[in-house]
Amino acid sequence: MRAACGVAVYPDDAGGSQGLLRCADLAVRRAKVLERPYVVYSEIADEEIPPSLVLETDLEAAIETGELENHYQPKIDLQSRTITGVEALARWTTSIHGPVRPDVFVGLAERTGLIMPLTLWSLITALRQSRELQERVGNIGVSINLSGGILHEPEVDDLVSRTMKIWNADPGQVTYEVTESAMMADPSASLKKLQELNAKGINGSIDDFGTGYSSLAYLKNLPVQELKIDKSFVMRMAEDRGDARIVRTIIDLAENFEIAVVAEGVENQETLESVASMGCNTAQGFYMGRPMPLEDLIRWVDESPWGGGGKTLH
Ligand code: G
Ligand code: MN
Repeated sequence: MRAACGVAVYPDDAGGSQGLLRCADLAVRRAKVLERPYVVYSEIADEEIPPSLVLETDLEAAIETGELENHYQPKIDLQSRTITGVEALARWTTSIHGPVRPDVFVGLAERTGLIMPLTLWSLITALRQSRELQERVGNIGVSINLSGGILHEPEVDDLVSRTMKIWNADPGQVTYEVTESAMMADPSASLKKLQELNAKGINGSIDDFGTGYSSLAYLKNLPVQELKIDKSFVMRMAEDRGDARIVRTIIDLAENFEIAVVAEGVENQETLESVASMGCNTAQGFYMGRPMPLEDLIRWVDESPWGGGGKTLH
């Protein structure tokens, strides 16, 4: 294909040189789509620019300029009733479009080849900040989401272990989460990848469990240390006996396989007590704490009854 060229001639409303570059970039991408030698930005009608294309250009820049932020949601041990870990969740608030939903930008990153830099950014940030958390608060584990699109990248396990070395992270304190449905998209390749991560001493967790059609025969061989019950079941268990039964069944299943089990989506005290009485090990949800920036989390540990006053963790 011929090289595409973009011409941006709208400095007035383009928002300075950054905006001008962004317009030029959009024009280049539009020229590629139309297979034309060049496109002038001012000729692109607004409705011709799909929101995903605008976001793609912005996401690439956001990874470099720091518009992305990791938030951390507490995971509460149900015996001690204090925080033992956090889940790192990437958040993106753009200056132009406001907050973008994580499933939207993760999907976008997967479709546009940005999933590697996005995951790398999130991983490095989570491990750097969890080191800070350890120094200021105490031993708190960190869970990191690996999306389906990254799981099958050949270098992903190397990436995780190299980043852990840089931040001197204790493998016992790092857990990666992969959704049951991402795993089941290619069960045998996923099993191999999970075994490689396991060989490096990193804990594995199956996220959104109960929605992804894995079989008991498959579960039997999985080298993971944790199951996370999908929040849709947990959130409805007070009103729906069927959902409560699913939660109980997953907790029993995990116990029989000697895997720890986390209930996510705990939104009230009744649900918290139900999952605790069923033998669940850990709870996560808005009732105890929402995902929050690092500084807010450190304050939360100090002030919340679940934080152990930040003292019992050392
Ligand atoms: O399964 P996954 O790792 O995608 O879940 C994390 C997401 O779930 C986060 O985006 C977080 O904001 C959301 N979440 C966490 N706890 C709760 C909760 O108690 N209720 C609801 N509705 N969403 C939650
Ligand atoms: Mn998760």
